[in-house]
Formats: sequence, structure tokens, C-alpha cells
Amino acid sequence: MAGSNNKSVLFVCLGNICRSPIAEAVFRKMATDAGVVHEWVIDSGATSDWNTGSSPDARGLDCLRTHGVETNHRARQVTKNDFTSFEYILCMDDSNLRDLKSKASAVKNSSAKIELLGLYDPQNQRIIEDPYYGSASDFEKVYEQCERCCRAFLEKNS
Ligand code: WE7
Repeated sequence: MAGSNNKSVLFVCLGNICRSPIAEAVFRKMATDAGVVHEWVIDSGATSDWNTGSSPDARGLDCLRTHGVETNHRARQVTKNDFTSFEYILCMDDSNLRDLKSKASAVKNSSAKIELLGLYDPQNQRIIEDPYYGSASDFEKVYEQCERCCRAFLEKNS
């Protein structure tokens, strides 16, 4: 659970099998390489309960492996507690943003900053598109967007 002494970020997408596990794994590796991972609580979750318990999509795992990034994440749905325990909840598209704001409105004392991860992109690509019906190159694009955004987000919070 995210404690008050830690910085904390929860990455969120629709199913927590394509985009948000990539963002989580990329950010954890970046924080580890920067020697600051102990300062952070890092996790990812889904707006839906469709894939709860599932491993990340095989195409996402291939993409991460290509880049030397590891993950053993299993999908979970966002909980009410996430809105009070995480400082940041960073999501991928406008549909995620609507779902999260709707969920937050049902939580007493929701304090998380709910934002698009793409807000941090130095190349200003605000939306990280769902690659579910896409190809390996769509997963690669997700990876590159996550890489840029996570670097800028970590920098801002260092
Ligand atoms: C996705 C998905 C993604 C779409 N990961 N699924 Cl079949 C379905 C229905 C409700 C929730 C989820 Cl998670 C899923 C399976 C898992 N990234 N993207 N579905 C998707 C994309 C475009 C139009 C409609 C859907 C359901």
C-alpha cells in the first residue's frame, strides 16, 4: 500500500494487460536505474475487472523483453482505496480519464491527482492509444510514449 512517506504512482488503462503494465515496468526500471526506486510505491491497475489475475499481453511482454525491461505484474482493478493512497493516478486516454473521475466521485476524500500520462510527453502526444487490436509496432509506440513520459514524470518528481 502507498504510505505517506513515499511518492506513489498508479498507472491505469482499460484492462491492465497492455498499456499500464508497460508504463509500470518502464517507470520501475527507470527509478531503479536512477537509484530512487526505494522512494516510490509503483503499481498499475484497470478501470474494468475483465482481466483480473491475467498476465500482461504477450505482445507487450515481447516488447518489454526487447528493451530489457522485466515485469511479473498480474492485472487488478482499481479500488476505492487507490484514490486515497496514491498521490498520482496516471492513465492513457480520455475514456480512462472519464472512468477514473467517475470512480473518484464515489470515494470519500479522494486525493489522488488523476491525469493523462501523456501530459508529461515532451513531444506532446497526449493520448496513448489502446494497442489491443493493433500490431507489434503499436506496442512499440506505446513503449516509446511510456518511456518519454515516465522520464519526464520522474524528473519532475525528483
Ligand atoms: C480490451 C482492450 C484491452 C478493448 N485489453 N480488452 Cl473485450 C473487453 C471488454 C471490456 C473490458 C476489457 Cl479489458 C476487454 C478486453 C483488454 N486493451 N481493448 N478490449 C477494446 C478496444 C476497442 C473497442 C472495444 C474494446 C472492448
